[in-house]
Amino acid sequence: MARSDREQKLRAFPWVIGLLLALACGPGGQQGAPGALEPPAGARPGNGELAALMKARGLTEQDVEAALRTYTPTGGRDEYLLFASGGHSGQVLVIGVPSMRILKVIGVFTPEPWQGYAYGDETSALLATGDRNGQPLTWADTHHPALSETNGDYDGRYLFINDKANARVAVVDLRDFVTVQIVNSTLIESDHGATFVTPNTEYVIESAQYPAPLGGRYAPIERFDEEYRGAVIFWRFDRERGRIVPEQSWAIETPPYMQDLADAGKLVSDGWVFVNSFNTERSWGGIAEGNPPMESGASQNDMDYLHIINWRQAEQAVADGKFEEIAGMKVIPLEVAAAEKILTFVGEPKSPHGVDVTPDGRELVVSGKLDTHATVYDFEKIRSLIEAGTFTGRDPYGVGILPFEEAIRGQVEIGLGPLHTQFDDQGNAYTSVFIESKVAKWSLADLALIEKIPVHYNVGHIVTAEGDTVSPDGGYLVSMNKWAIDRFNDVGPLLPQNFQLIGIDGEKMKLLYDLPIPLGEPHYAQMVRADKIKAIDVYTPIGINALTHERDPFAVEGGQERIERRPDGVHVFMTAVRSHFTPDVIRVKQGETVHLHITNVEQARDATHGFAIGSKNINLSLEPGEHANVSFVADRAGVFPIYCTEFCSALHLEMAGYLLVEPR
Ligand code: CUK
Ligand code: CUA
Repeated sequence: MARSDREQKLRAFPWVIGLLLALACGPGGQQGAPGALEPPAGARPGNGELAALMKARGLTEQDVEAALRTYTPTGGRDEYLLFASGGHSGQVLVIGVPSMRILKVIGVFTPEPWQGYAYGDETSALLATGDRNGQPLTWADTHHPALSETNGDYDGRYLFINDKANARVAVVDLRDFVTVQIVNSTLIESDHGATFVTPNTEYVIESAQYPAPLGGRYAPIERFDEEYRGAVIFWRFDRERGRIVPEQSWAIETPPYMQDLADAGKLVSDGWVFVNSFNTERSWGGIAEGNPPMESGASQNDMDYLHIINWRQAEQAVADGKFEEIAGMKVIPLEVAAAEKILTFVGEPKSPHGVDVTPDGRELVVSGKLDTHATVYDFEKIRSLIEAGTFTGRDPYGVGILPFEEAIRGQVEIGLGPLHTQFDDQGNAYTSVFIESKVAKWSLADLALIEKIPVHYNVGHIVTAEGDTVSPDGGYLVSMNKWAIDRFNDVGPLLPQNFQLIGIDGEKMKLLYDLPIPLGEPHYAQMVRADKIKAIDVYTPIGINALTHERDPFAVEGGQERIERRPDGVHVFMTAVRSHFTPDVIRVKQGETVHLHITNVEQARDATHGFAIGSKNINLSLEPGEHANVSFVADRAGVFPIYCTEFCSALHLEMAGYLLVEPR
C-alpha cells in the first residue's frame, strides 16, 4: 500500500497515524526519511481507545511498536521467507518474516501425512532411498538448510537440508516445496557440516561429524587414531535437472577430528571451502574404562584446526584418478590431500563452532565455544601462506598447519560462548553468544563490539535476511533459541524452542516477536526475499507427478476412468473432482494387488482433494492437477470406506466411496 493510501485509511485514528508514521519514518526506518514526522502533540498513549486497550492487555509502547512492525493484516504478504530446519521432526519449516506466521511444513526425511508424503508409491519409494543399509528410518535430525545460489546469491530454486543422525542430504524443489531427492552415502556414519553450497551450486557440501571407519567397517575404538576417519563429501548438483548426481560426486578423507560446520568461499575466495573442527585431541570417551569424558578430553588443546579445502584442485585430483573408491564414493586419500595442499589447516582457538565467510568473501569468522572472541581470518593471507608453503608444522596425518598469527586480521572480544555469525548490509556482523543468551553486533571494519541484546534463551544459530549471500539485506535477524523457559504458557516439561525476531534496521537492535517451535530443535535457517521464490499455483497440465514435474504415465483424463485387470493386479484409473471420485466403488477379490491411479482433474487454486482408505495406511493429497499412484494388497476381506480428507466443497462429506474386498 502506498504511504498516502495508508495515511488516508488511518485518518480516523490520529494517534495511530502518529505512531505508525513515527515508526515507519523514524531513525533507521526502512520506508522513509529519518525523523520526517513526529507523533502529533497529545497523541501519546494514555488517550483514547488504543490506550485503554494497551492498559487492558498490559502492553508498553515498545510492545505496540513491535506489533506495528510485525502485524500483517489479512491478505498481506511477508517480505521474506525463512526456511528453518525442523530438527528432530526431519522436516523443514517455512515461516513468513516479519509476521512469523508458519506457512508450510515440508516433509523431507519423515512421512508427512497432510501432504500424503511417503504414503503414495512414489513418495514411499523416495523416502526408502534414505534407508541405511536396509534399515528403514522414520526420523532425522535436520540441522542446516541451504538455498541454491547463483553468483553467490540465493536464486530461489532449490533447498538442501542435511540429516545429522543418519548422514543424509535431501533436495527440495521450490516450485512446489516438495522433496524430490534423498542421497545417502554409507561412507560416513553422521554428518554436521551440511548442507552448504558453493556460489553457483556446483556442489552441496556434507562433512562428517563423528569419526568412524569409512564405509561402515568395524574397527576397535583403540584403533581410533589409525582407522577412524572423517570425510567431506562434495555432492555434484545438476542445476538443470535439479538433482544431485552421486556418480559425479566425490569426497576428501580427513583426520579423525570432529569436523563441524562448513562454509563455501565466494567472490575472491570462490573455489575454497572452510570447515571448522573440534576434538583434535582425538578423545573418544570411555568414562567407565578410566578415560576422561569426551567433553573434557576434547577440550585440552588451545587450538583446533580450521580445515581449508581447495575444491577446484580437489576436483582436478579426482579427474586425474587420484582417488580410492569406498562405499561407492570416490575418496581422495588424506596423504594425497595433504601432499597436494588440497587440505591445509590453521589453528582456531578453543573448541570452535562454525565458520562464516564475510559477504565480500575476503574474511572468515570463527568463534570458540570456550573462547570469548571471534577470530577474523584474512583469506588473502591464508592463500599466500599456502602458496608459499609457510607451515609451522604438520599434524599427525601430514597436513600442513599455517601460522595462526599470520593468517588472521584480528580478534573481537564478544563475550561468553560465542557461536555463529551473520552479516547485514551496513558492514556489521552479528554473533550469537550462547552462555550469555545474547546477540552481539560488531563492526567488521574496526573489529569492535557495538551492542548486545538479550535473547530468551541459549541462542544457537542466528540468521539475517539474505545473510549468507554476497549482498545481505539487513533489516531482520532471527535468533534461534534452544530454551524457552518462561516465555510461553506451560505445556509440560518438554518446552518449545523459541525463534525471536529482532529488528536490526535501527540504531539499536529491537526484539519484535517470539515464535514457539513445537516439533523439534531447529538449528539453522536461511531467510530469502519472498519475491525470489516463484512457486506454481496448480499443476498444469492436468496429471502432473509432483516428483518429476511431468505428466504421469498413469494420468487419468475425465471420461477415461476405468478398472482394468492386468497380470500384476487390478488397476483403477480414477479422477477426483468436487465432489466425487470416479469410479467410487472398487470391487476386488481377497489377495489381489490393487494399483490406484488418481488424478485431481481440477485447475481451481486450492481445490485439493485428499484420498484415504481406512485401516490400510493409505492417505494421499492431490493438489489441483496432481496425479498420484498407490499400490497395496487387499489381504483382508471386508468393506473399506474411501473418502476425501480435505473439506473441499459443501458436499465434501459425500465425496466418498467403497473398496469391497470379497472373501476368497
Ligand atoms: S549447529 Cu546447532 S547451534 Cu548443528 Cu549449526 Cu550450532
Ligand atoms: Cu474432495 Cu473433500
